[in-house]
Amino acid sequence: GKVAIIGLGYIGLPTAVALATRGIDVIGVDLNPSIVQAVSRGEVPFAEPDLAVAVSGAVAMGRLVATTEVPEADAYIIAVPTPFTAERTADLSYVESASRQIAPKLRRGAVVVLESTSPPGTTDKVKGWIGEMRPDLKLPHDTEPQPDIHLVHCPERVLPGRIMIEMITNDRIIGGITPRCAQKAAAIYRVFAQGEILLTDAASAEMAKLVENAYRDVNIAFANEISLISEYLHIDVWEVIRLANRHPRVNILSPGPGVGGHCIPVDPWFIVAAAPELSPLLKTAREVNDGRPNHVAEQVIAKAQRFRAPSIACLGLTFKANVDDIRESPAVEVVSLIAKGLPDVEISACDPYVSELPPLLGSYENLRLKNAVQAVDEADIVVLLVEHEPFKAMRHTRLGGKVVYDTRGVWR
Ligand code: SAJ
Repeated sequence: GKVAIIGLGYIGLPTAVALATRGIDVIGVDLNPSIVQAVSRGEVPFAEPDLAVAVSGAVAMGRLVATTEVPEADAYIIAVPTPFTAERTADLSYVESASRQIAPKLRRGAVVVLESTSPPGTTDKVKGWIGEMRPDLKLPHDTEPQPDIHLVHCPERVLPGRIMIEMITNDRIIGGITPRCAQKAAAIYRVFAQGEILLTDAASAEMAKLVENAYRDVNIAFANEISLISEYLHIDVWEVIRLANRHPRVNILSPGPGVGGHCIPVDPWFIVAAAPELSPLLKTAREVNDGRPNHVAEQVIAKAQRFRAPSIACLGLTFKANVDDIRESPAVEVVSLIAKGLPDVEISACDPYVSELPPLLGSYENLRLKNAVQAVDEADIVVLLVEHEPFKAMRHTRLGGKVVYDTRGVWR
C-alpha cells in the first residue's frame, strides 16, 4: 500500500523514512515548496542524527517522493504542527487544513492517522471535518461495524536528538475512534515499530501524550524550584540533587535556564485549557519554568556590576544540547534579556549549531555571534546555557580567573 505523510518536519520526515526504508511507498507532502525540493534531492532541511543518510537512501531507492499536493493513498499520517495561540490554546488550523485536503482523496478502506500533538477531542474534530466534506462516506462510529474509513490518534513520542532510535524502539499508543480503527492503524506501525503497540481509544491517546510532557514539565519545575531555594540558602543544588538521587525512589531532573522546544512548554497548556479550574499544579509548573530565563539573566546582570567594562560570553542558543532547534529556546531569551539589560556591555553568543543570530537577537548592537573559544578567552564572565558536547569538553584552565555561571551544572 501507499502511505501519504502530511507535514515533513521533525516527525513526518523520520516517519516517512522509517516506512520507506522497509519497502513501503511513501509520498511526503508539505505545503512549503523549498522543503519538498530539499527532500526530493534527498536532503534534510534540519539537523537530526542519522536522518540525512536515511532520507537520501529512501529517495535514491525510489520509495520516498515529496510533493506539495495531497495524493491518493491507502493511508494518511497527519504530522503537522499544532502551535499554541496567544490565549494558550491549540491552533488547529494546520490539522483542519490537512484533514480537508485529505477528505476528497479518501477511498473506501483508507486509514487516517493524526500524529500531531492535540488537545482532547481533536481526533473527533478531524472526523467532523472529513464528514463535512464527504457526506458519502460511512464514518467510524460505535454503532457502525463497517465504516468506509478508519481514524486514529497515534501521538509521536520521540526525543529530538534521538528521533531515529526512538522512532523504532519506543512503545506506541494507538487510539482509535473505534477498536477496529486502532487495529487497522496498528498494521502500519508494525512495519517499523519494535516497541509494543498499545491500543486504546482516541481521547485516552490524546490525553496520555499531553500528560507525558506535563509530567516532565512538572518534574523540571521541581528541580528549578529546588535550585532557587538552594541558591537563596547558599547551598550547591547539584550536590543536593546528586545526594538525594541516591535514594532508591527519588530521581530529580536537572535545573536549567528554562524549558524550551515546541512540546513541553506548550502541551501542559492544552490540558490547562481543557480544565482550567482543575490544573493549578500544571499551571504553576509552567510559570516556574517560564520564570527561569529572567532569573538567570538577573544573576548575570548582577555579576556584571562587579566589573567596570566587562565582556560576557554566552554559550549555547538552542533549546537543548546537541540539536540545532532554537524554537522556544530559553537560552535565546536569556541572551536577549542580558543584551537588553546591559546595553553598554560587549556580549557574545556562541553555538556550534547556529550560524546566524536568530531574529529576536538581531537588533542588539552590543551582541555578536562568535566562536566559543575566542569568546571565552576574551570574556570576564562566561555563562553556560546549553550543555553542547564541545562546551562540556572545554578545558577548565580556559575558564580560570573568570566568573563562571554554569546553568546546567556540567563544569562542576
Ligand atoms: N530540560 C531541563 N532539565 C532536564 C531535562 C530537560 O531543563 O532535566 C529542558 C531542556 O533543556 C529543554 C526542555 O527541558 O529545554 C525539554 O527538553 P527534553 O529533552 O526534556 O524534551 P523535548 O522537548 O526534546 O522532547 C519531549 C519528550 N517528552 C518526554 O520526554 C516526556 C519527547 O519524548 C516528546 O516526543 C517530545 O517532547 C514531543 O515532541 O512532545
